[in-house]
Amino acid sequence: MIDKNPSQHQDPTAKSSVVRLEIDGDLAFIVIDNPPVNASSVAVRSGLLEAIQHVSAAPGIKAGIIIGAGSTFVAGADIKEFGRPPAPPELPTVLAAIEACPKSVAAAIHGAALGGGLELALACDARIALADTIVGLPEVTLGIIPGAGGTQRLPRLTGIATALDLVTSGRRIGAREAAKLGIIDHVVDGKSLHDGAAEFVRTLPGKRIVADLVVPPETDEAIAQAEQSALKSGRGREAVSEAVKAVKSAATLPVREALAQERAAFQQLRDSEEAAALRYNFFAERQAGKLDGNAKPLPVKTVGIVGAGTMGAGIAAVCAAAGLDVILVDANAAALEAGKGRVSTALTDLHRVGKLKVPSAEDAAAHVTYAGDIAALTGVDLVIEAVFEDLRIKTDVLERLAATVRADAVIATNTSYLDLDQLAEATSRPHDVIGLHFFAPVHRMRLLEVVRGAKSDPAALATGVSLAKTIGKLPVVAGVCEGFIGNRIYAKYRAQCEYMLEEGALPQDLDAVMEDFGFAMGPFAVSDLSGLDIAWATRKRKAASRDPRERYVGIADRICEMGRLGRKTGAGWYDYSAGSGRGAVDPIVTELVRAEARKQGRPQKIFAKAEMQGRVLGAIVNEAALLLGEGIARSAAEIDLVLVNGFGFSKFRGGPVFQASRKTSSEIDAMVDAAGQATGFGFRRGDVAALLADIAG
Ligand code: T1G
Repeated sequence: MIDKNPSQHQDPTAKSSVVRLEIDGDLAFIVIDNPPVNASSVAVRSGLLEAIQHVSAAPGIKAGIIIGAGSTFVAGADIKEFGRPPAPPELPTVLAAIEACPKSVAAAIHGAALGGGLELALACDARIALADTIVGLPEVTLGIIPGAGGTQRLPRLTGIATALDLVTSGRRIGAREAAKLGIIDHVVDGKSLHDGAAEFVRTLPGKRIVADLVVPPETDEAIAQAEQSALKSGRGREAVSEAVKAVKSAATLPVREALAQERAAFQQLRDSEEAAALRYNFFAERQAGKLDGNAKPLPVKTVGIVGAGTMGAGIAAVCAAAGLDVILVDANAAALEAGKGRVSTALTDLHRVGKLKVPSAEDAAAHVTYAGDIAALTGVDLVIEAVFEDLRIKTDVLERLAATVRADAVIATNTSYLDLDQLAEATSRPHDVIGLHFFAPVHRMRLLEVVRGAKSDPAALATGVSLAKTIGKLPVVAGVCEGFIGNRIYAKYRAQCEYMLEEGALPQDLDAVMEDFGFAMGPFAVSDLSGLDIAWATRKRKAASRDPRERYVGIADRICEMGRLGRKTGAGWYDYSAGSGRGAVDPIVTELVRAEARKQGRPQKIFAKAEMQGRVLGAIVNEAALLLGEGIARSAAEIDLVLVNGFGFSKFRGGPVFQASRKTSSEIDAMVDAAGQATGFGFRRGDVAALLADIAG
């Protein structure tokens, strides 16, 4: 029977709002109750320290059990505290008190024990967990390393090689795997964690201080192999190389010295630009899935998809991989057959990378049925139109869908550029219409722009956002404009790069500089990958309505006119005749660019890297400011999420807007000025100060 009134024990945590003692006979449950994820904030650390000191001193108490209230154990240090100087007691102080406590202290774990949460458990004499618990040290995903002994205590249980894998990958593992590795001492089945922990603690022979254990011996080969693969996947990231150093020191340095070195490396990394960028992303992702108001998403079990092309088949695969029932429709039998093949390829790939929510690719494939007519979609909860990007074709399909699907079904279009409101009006039920703008390849790209039409019902929008989470996508809500958030900004970025081609730069220069800036691939190499013909068709379609005063660079047209449409034709901005790798610089293109530049008569110059990056950052930031000002984007951080998760900007850099926030306002103003001057007619200046203030939050 739990003694809720610990008065006889003078409960020292009485004044702590987030840690309390619950006495059960001669056991003291130390309950951490700091919603939503029991992050080990300064208040939690203080409360824990007091509780441990009480357990140590209280005569009637035989052992302590640390347990989390709510849905989880401890999800780690409070990341919100990272931007500030650390407040005492710091976590290592609390852990030292646990090790110094003469009585056994165990950790009873459910939900997640991550980062400082697992380090807290590792400092205990035993770890007991429910079977569906996850544990891990994900610090490197935040640009840091474990800072409270994780790199020293973990290898003493698992060996160096396994610890290298877990610490440098940051991957989370289940309780059973953790038990096999010696991290978890007891997995509770068939009873409450509270009872299972109490029972197990009574079997403990006394203190078992992990830090005092000897690192299990293993071969140098095993360690070297683990180190090599860690550094390879770490791609030169400082946090990973520091993590390797720290974990290896567990076998070479006295533990106290190694703990001090680990802490110093942690503190140095915590203040790094990369860590700041990853924290920014962490919280931005959590905000992205939230909607104002309290509209409830409609339940979605069955999804209809019209169009079995690359996009439609990819969407079908990610829905089936999440265990949703899918009906993929295409009036063209050959296209439908080809679609089946694409779905199966995508499912195999998703299985390979562990992204299936169902047991196997075969199970997922069984969730997909194929049909030749929209009439098959009468019963679906949500339908996604993914046919060719043509106004007339899409309008026709949406009109027929509106007449076919249930009155409470949500109708989504995967258009990239067409006016969602115009498409929605054609359905005569615009309140049920949203945009779900996927990125290719759909089963790989995490981003999903959820487009809010002028008349979209909040419940329809909420359904789109909820579906995104169900299928493992990162939802970013966007308003209606040409190109929504991502393509609109990318168009300005590309235009600025093309302007510089006319002013003396070459594609390979710009690509290299943009990759150095943070894009996974430069704009010209990206065009060759996706094919130059789509953008060419768009430019030709727009030619008639383009204002002649607008600056227009014709170089890309010249390249297309030569039949160079990118990798698929063996040549584009680069020459791919040597094979599939990176394209080779082609003197034909160099000469063409020079000739076009001469024709334009613009002053030629040799661009410095900083100027190229400045022009591009100026253009991106200005367009981001316009998007925020127009309410197309909800926040600056969400614009960065789009560029990181949809356009290959490095998350380790936070995003272009985040990068801008690290510069002075006069530097940014100068960059926007330069981009504006280069653009000339039609350039609209956005409220950049408001954008940067939005980041500062
Ligand atoms: N600190 C502060 N807030 C946190 C947090 C944390 N560690 N983890 C989550 N939150 C907030 C989050 O912002 C959101 O807030 C709410 O909790 C729910 O999160 C010394 C230094 C635990 C698996 O990297 O992986 O320990 O938006 O939406 O999907 O060595 O959160 O509602 O206001 O993600 O159920 C290491 C990070 C820290 C784990 C739950 N720990 N968290 O997922 O909910 S570094 C991590 C997660 C460290 C030590 C070092 C997940 C979760 P809001 P959520 P969820």
